[in-house]
Amino acid sequence: MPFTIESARSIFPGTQAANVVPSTVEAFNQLSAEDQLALIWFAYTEMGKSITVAAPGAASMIIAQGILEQIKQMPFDAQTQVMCDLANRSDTPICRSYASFTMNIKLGFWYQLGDWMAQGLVAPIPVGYKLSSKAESVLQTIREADSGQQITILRNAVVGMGFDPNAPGSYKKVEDPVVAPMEASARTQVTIEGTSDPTVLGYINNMNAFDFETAVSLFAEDGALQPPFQRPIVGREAILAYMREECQGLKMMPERGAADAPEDGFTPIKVTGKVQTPWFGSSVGMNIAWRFLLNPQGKIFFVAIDLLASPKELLNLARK
Ligand code: ECH
Repeated sequence: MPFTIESARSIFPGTQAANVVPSTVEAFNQLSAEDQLALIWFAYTEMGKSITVAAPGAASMIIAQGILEQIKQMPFDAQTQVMCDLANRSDTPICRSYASFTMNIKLGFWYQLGDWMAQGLVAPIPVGYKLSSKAESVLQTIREADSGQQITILRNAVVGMGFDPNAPGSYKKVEDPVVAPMEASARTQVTIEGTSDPTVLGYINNMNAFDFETAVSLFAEDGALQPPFQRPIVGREAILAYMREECQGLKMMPERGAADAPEDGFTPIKVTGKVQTPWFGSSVGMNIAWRFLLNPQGKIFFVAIDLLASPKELLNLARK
């Protein structure tokens, strides 16, 4: 076996990922719960001046509705306590329920609370709240990041909240409904300057049509997909479950690509371009690289998705 998943992870080693994201999330996690909530409030309202966030679909929010109503009925100090518990990852029934939500429901939950905070229905951040100097410097780092990096920091901060009784991410998720793939007539086909590899094009086109089963059939049986700043997800079944949770509504806009010389029949192909999330639509284009490694049968043995450090990286297709 010439390649393992582990060795495949370092193809195109010169790719510069936005390491500001994991380091900022780590610094954020060290802050007090009060600072965390106030910091996100400030970051979110500042960002809201230049980018708009879309309301989550009503259907997907049914799962969180009961808890949201319960919080809405509480007095302000109890509401503040719930929000601090979530940030502190305390073992409470609400924190356990929260951990069982999918990523989009967690985001929708906070979207609703934020809306109610702005309306005065949920306890606001106290007027004149002063961030600690550590929190102030985390906020400053977020301000200096590009918008794709900012929303990734926010998302990763929110995803880690709540109480997961085993390891983070181990909680059995309440499943999102499976949405039907796009009809053939509504599908679009991308072109990528520098590559016309059918597996790569098929992957992107099927992902854009939310046809995750067909996209997953392009992977080798033991293939892997590595999301930004995460470990690889291995095997078709696990990849499909991941796509159903995380890829609904994503728009992938690859721009350019290049294949590298095959090694033992395995072909590395790097593609760069932009990705939009339904939360922010066309107002945020994340700069992304896909680092594919195709096996001798042309199936995806490995693909890493990287959030790039800067737009300049979109032009970096170099092997090293
Ligand atoms: C308030 C104050 C109190 C505390 C909190 C508050 C609310 C915060 C809110 C935050 C909302 C944040 C949101 C963030 C959304 C981010 C979405 C991102 C999506 C990235 C997707 C990518 C996809 C890449 C992939 C590709 C593949 O080919 C394979 C799969 C995959 C203010 C109340 C907390 C409301 C809405 C960053 C990059 C391309 C890897 C998925």
